[in-house]
Amino acid sequence: MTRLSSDQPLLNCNVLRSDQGWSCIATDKFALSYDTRDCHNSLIGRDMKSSDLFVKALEAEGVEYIFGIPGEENLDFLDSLSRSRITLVLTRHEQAAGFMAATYGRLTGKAGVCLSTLGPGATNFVTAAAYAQLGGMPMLMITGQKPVKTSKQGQFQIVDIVAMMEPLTKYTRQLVSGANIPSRVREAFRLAQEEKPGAVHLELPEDIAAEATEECVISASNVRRPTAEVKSVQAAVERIQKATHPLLLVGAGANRKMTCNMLRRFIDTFGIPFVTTQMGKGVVDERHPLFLGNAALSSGDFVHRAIESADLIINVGHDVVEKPPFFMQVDGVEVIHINFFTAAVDPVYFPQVEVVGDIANSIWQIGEVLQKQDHWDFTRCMHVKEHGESHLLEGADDDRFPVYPQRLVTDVRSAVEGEGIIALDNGVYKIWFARNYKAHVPNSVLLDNALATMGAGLPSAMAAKLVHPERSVTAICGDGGFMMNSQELETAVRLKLHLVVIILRDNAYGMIKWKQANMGLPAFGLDYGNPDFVRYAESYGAQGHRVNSTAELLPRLKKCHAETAVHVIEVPVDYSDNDRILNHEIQQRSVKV
Ligand SMILES: Cc1ncc(C[n+]2csc(CCOP(=O)(O)OP(=O)(O)O)c2C)c(N)n1
Ligand SMILES: [Mg+2]
Repeated sequence: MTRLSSDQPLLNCNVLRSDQGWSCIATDKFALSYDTRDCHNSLIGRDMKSSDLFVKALEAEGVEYIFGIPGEENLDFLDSLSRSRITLVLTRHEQAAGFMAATYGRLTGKAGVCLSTLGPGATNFVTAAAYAQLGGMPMLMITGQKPVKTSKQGQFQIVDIVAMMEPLTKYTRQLVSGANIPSRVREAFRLAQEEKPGAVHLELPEDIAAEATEECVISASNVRRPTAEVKSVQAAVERIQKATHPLLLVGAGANRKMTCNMLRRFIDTFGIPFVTTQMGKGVVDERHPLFLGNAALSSGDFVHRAIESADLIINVGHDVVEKPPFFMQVDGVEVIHINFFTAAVDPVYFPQVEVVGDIANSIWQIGEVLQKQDHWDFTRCMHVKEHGESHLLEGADDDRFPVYPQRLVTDVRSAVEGEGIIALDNGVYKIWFARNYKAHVPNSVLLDNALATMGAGLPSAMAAKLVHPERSVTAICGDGGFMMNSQELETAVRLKLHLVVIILRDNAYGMIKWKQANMGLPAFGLDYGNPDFVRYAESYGAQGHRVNSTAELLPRLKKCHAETAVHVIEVPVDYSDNDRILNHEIQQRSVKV
């Protein structure tokens, strides 16, 4: 072993296995180099505890942040982290840490990492695990545990977290020896990040964290996603050429990887119109002349008239976890499923042809062979689009106060410039934003149409800002959803994030009120009071704003986007027309088109 210019403790070296054997990556503090073959018995093993090795393994995976709340069972891990380049983002609730980690994963494709203690900390991860798992967001949860080899505290705080995580993750393991850490961590990242991405979990018991180890980190292999088989491409091409009214549907999977350029080219070349699912928004700019609309509602909207007119749906990146954008029927429209993985069959989804492999590559392969057909006819689709677009404009300039949802969407769209991101919580406004807000770039509308949990709006916006500090980020929350993780305002202020947080105040769980009305039930059990959101925000050191007239909204949004701070804007909303428009008017008018 050759050692250069350092007599620092050896455990600060990042060790990676390379093609040549073993190598050491110099950290900021150290410049080390050594013969790679003898790391096992000299450099690494000496004085290294397993939590150090764990942190090295995370560094080797490129982890930048760990979100969470340590407990006493994580203290060795925390100590190792203190000597790492990974930034610890301390949150005020584990659920929020999980939402942040998942969103980091959603935006980067690399697993976001979150940390909690055993028992109560770990159980707080449950909703975030489901959010990541259903939403296809790569995330690693690390939880502590009491010593597993000896225990002096009976069953105090002990819950079988590994078993609890079983239905919520792709992989959940307790680490029972330092020797397993490199392979377990690599396996966790491999599975979290591989299509379809999701949640994974590793439990690091206190005694294992402290145990000495001589292991080395295993770095990721050089691997590429498989591409579609040529016969499946041919089958798709034949069907598309034979169809008279083909239609493209773009879903969540297309937003996870770089598919936008290929899809845009495909649409421009062949002139086939497209529809987006809620989580497919922005893959192709929704201002495109061939964009027919977003399937925010499952049925009965203008966009569904276009879908009904199709005799073939080319379904790109959609899977059944997302609320269905349309329902398949026996002897109904045919579907070509283009995704990274085969279709999970469901009573409303049973495609006839599947093109499985990297989506961008599949679209490219199809585009190479496909011939534009004279018999393709999109007249009906374009007619429906015209009516749909004109309905979208209704209410867009309505200046009633409290603010009308359609006007809110218009003003938010005007205030969000460039590649700005909006992160939505869950409430009735999500439908309005999915339907009326035109996304310009991929992953610029972060909404959850899979678990559809409340409480993720603010944490996901915070993570988006950490990932993209150069882009504007706006969280849009109902007064219900905001209060589920409002404590994270402190974290946002501490991190000095420039964020705009809109709270839509209707003093109620408005979404459920809307459904209650739709079922013809009397209003009951869904109203509440609220704090003074301006003073509430200010008590955290954020800037609090209240909009007192609709005319104030847009200038206020623009000002908040211009001034660096955590801005919280209370916007009273008028939901009185939701039932009439979303449940009745849209259906009645679209059916006449
Ligand atoms: C964690 C969680 N609890 C309950 C629900 C069911 N739910 C969906 S939307 C909603 C009401 C949302 O209220 P709010 O955030 O105020 O938004 P609004 O619809 O009033 O604009 C509820 C209770 C949910 N999706 N997630
Ligand atoms: Mg509400």
